[in-house]
Amino acid sequence: MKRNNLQEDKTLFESIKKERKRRNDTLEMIPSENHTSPAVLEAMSTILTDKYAEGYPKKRYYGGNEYIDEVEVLAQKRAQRLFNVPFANVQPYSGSPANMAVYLACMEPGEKVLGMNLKAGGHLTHGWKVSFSGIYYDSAFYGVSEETERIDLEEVEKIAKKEKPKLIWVGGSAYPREFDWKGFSKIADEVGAYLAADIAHIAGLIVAGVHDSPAKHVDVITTTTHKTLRGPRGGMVMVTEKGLNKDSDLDKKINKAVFPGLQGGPHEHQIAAKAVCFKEALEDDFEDYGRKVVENNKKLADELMSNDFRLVTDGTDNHLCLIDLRNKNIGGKKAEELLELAGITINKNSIPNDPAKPFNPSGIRIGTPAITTRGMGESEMVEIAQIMTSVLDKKSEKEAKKARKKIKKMAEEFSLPYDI
Ligand code: DSN
Repeated sequence: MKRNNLQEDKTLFESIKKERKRRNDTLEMIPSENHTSPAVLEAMSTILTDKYAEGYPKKRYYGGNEYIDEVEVLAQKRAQRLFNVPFANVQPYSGSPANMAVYLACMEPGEKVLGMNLKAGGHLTHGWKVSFSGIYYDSAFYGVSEETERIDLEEVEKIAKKEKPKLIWVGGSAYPREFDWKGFSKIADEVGAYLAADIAHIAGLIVAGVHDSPAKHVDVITTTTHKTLRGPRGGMVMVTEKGLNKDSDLDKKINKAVFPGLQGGPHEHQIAAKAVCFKEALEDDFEDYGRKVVENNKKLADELMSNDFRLVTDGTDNHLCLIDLRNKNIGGKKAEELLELAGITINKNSIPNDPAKPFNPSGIRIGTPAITTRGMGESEMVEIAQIMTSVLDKKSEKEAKKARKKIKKMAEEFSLPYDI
């Protein structure tokens, strides 16, 4: 049988080459994206993709899984060490399936979930009406204070006492501040709810010790592995000591929810790449990476604010900035398009209580995980802030095209350290 290599599939390979060039020549500043290491990419392209392994190590529905078991157990053990938890299921294909598993393990359809409102920076899977979580479960939401744009725990407590949820989520996709795990834990204990931390965005910051870990305060932790954690696209669910003390079967319930509840065969090449990512995150220099992501983002935030940009919450504690563009008289959609033309990839994003529609919201979301991986530091943040300011203040394609030359030069100077 003729086995082609990828280069021979010219049409497809051409698109991949163009994406490589785009990534080399531009700055990736979507806060949920990063650049994975060569080792992660290598693991993703191994023969492990060929194997069916429904079930769990030592208890599979298919033969030939001796070495697959070694890979999956290694990933589990590394995840447990990394997050200081007694249990990790590394099979979820991504963040949404990981969150689905928590619902399936902890709730009956129709029971109530309390999550952060999507409009305030929460996630679709935390009960939003168009997601499975709002379709099959009854959802209630907490938001952010109109005044501070931060989570108000007194308000959360009031809502939790009124709604009596079975499950409470902490975490989000567009919240620039730290989460108070302990405060949420007190509320969840008061109303007898399971407490789940969705740390998808900040997992790398937690591992690096820049943000507090939820491990002592919540019952379950979910995460993706591809954002600040810098691994392959994927997800996982962990159960804490606290979770096992509350419900000694919680680990078994999570396993049952992931398989056979939601998924079939686990993607073992992806699990191997997760194991690589966990090993990299356990290394000493990852602390430095996490610290720099936040330092860079804070510098970027300060520079933008001094250029008259209004940041939601007037700043940031983490890897992302949520920018309210209303004083700049430009919508999020146009800003995204102009910055893309300039070679800065970001995304349009709703701001809390946004009067505009999600397809052209009043804000944009930017972040530093990927540009920090490239090795950029504070002086580059100053330059990026200047370029963003001139593009968004002038609002012209001509200015954006002029800026693109500067961005390309920066990108070349901080080229990706490997041939992607
Ligand atoms: N889509 C992710 C993000 O961009 O934040 C959340 O799932």
